Amino acid sequence: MSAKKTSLLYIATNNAHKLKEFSQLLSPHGFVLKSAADLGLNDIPEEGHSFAENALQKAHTVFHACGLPTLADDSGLEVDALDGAPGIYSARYAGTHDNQDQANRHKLLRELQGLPKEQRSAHFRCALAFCADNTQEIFEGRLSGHITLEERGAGGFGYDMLFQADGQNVTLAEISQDAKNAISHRRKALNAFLNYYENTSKFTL
Ligand code: ITT
Repeated sequence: MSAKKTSLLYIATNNAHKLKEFSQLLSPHGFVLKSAADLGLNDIPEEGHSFAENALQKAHTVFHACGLPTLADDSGLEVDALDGAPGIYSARYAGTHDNQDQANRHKLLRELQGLPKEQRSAHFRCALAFCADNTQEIFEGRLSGHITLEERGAGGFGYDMLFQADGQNVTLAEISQDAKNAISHRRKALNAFLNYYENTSKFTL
């Protein structure tokens, strides 16, 4: 799949790790990316009750500021033994800390202390909202696996050091960025977006 011409796309995120993954995943398809920071938007509200609602709110905020096609990601980790927590609260699960990702991982390990592998099932979810003139679409992706007993690996971000995808024997932080991008929840949601975008003539003609 590839866009037929170079397309400018705003990414409504302030998370540098997400932006890097979007860049790796979308550049081969002819997209040139700009970020929320390029518009001076450093704190985009997310007040919804679902990944999709939050993604739409972020996409609308940036689209109204730039008037150009915008993609927003709201994503997180749902752990079955915790009734789906941290879910939409994944980014600030442990409150606000200097080393936010590490504090979140430590809290998750504490919450799951004593549970064997069979009771540590979890999945990452990603909702992507796309806004453009007269257009609003949502795409979703999911990656299933389990939460490991300890942190392993040094790559990735967020909960990657604790997440082992089904069929793998290493965490997302122990594999290359390309290998993560091949299977991730973000990749799956982006595939759905690309399929839509590249088959919608008003964007590709
Ligand atoms: P923006 O709202 O600016 O995009 P954010 O980090 O606040 O940035 P979210 O509200 O969508 O974004 O929260 C996503 C959190 O879920 C993120 O901070 C991580 O803790 C976790 N997360 C999402 N995708 C992940 C991934 O691929 N690997 C590891 N953790 C991930």
